[in-house]
Amino acid sequence: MTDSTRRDFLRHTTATTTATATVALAGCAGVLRDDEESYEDYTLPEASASVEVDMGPDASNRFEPEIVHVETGGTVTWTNVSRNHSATAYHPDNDAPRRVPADAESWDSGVIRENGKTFSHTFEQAGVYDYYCTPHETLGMLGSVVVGDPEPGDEPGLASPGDDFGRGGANKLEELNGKVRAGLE
Ligand SMILES: [Cu+2]
Repeated sequence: MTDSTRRDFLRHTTATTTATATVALAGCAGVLRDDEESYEDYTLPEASASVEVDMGPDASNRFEPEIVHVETGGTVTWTNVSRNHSATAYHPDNDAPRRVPADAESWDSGVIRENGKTFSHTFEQAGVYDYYCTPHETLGMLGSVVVGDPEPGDEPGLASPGDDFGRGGANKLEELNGKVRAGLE
């Protein structure tokens, strides 16, 4: 190794070490932000007659926005913007635990594969409706629709998923429910 290649080698090693340290620090900051997140400050958007939700923006496995608020009788339209996604109610009709109001209609878009394809559902009954993406439930691709101005204590969609939930996505449900509860109180 000549002096000049040794210098290059050292310079390169130092640069790599610095980059690794920066990534590690960034990772820590992200964790701290999540831990410190408080749902008390969450504000529910004003109820609208119709709301749009993107499925998988920027190739992510998430709904955007994850929480929407419609008037009673309002409509949510989901648009697939990447890969394969569904919007599927937590309802026994979909072989899922009920996390929608007792007499509410179920819905299931089925897996949508076409980019830009949409699915709509109209919500005739006030309440909290949790739903998931069939292919990505275990990755936390879940959302909540708040209809009207329901009483948080009466909503199956706000019950703690608990140990018997037995499905992926329980952590995301806790987060969504925490926000919705804060938004309704
Ligand atoms: Cu999905």
